[in-house]
Amino acid sequence: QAIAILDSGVGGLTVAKEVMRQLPREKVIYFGDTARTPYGPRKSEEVRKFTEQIVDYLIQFDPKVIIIACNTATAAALDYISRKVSIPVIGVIHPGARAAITATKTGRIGVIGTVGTIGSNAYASALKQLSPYVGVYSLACPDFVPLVERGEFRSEETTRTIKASLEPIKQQPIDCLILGCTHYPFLTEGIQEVMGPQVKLISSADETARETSTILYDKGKLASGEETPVHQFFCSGDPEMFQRIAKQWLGEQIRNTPVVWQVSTLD
Ligand code: DGN
Repeated sequence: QAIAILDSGVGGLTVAKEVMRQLPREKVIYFGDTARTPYGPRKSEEVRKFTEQIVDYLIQFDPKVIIIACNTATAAALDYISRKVSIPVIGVIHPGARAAITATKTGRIGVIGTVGTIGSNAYASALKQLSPYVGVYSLACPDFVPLVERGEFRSEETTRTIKASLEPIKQQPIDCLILGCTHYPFLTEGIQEVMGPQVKLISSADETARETSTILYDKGKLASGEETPVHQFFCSGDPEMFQRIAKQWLGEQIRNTPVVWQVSTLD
């Protein structure tokens, strides 16, 4: 049985990469909805519908767990999907929120994400549910995703955009900042430079992989075979673009591993 991972496109590959690194015996089936990306500016009902379609598609592979590796989709659909299927469904928001609660010394936490994620208040609710005493400062950074999708992690335009976008949250007295969008870990260096060394950055990708590991361990479902797993990647849009980015981002994790690439329009 595999770990199924879905995202609005390529961003969830940051989560897939961490899952492969932390759980190298596990087979991963990934679905990137590259034909309909980005989810960030869409209405939450629409994001929920798209997420449900992908889950229905992935369920045919009989996975042992589903990871909604997209902050926007987690905010819109995690509760709904969890009620619908009988296997564990893991989102990226709770693990990131928990890591921030662990990391903060002052109880003042920043969150950045897409317009959909920030507008949903999902991080603020998750943080307050864990600890009612924390102060949460949220900011949407809609200009970051297009830069990452163009592979511009350190360009001059990227540096300028990061500086300008983060200005409002830089004024806040936070000591950690949740990167509440799958794409933002690629901008870690630039974000850290702007925020300064006193602000700890939290990547939901690392934390979600850790959470997956814990859940599989608790359920006695960790893979035990010795053979190398064959990962499967599906995308709904241009397969060449998807493969190029996936190979570049996953790097080492798939260099010596057999991988199957497929296109599916969910029909
Ligand atoms: N994967 C999305 C997220 O984490 O919010 C970012 C990409 C998008 O759909 N805008």
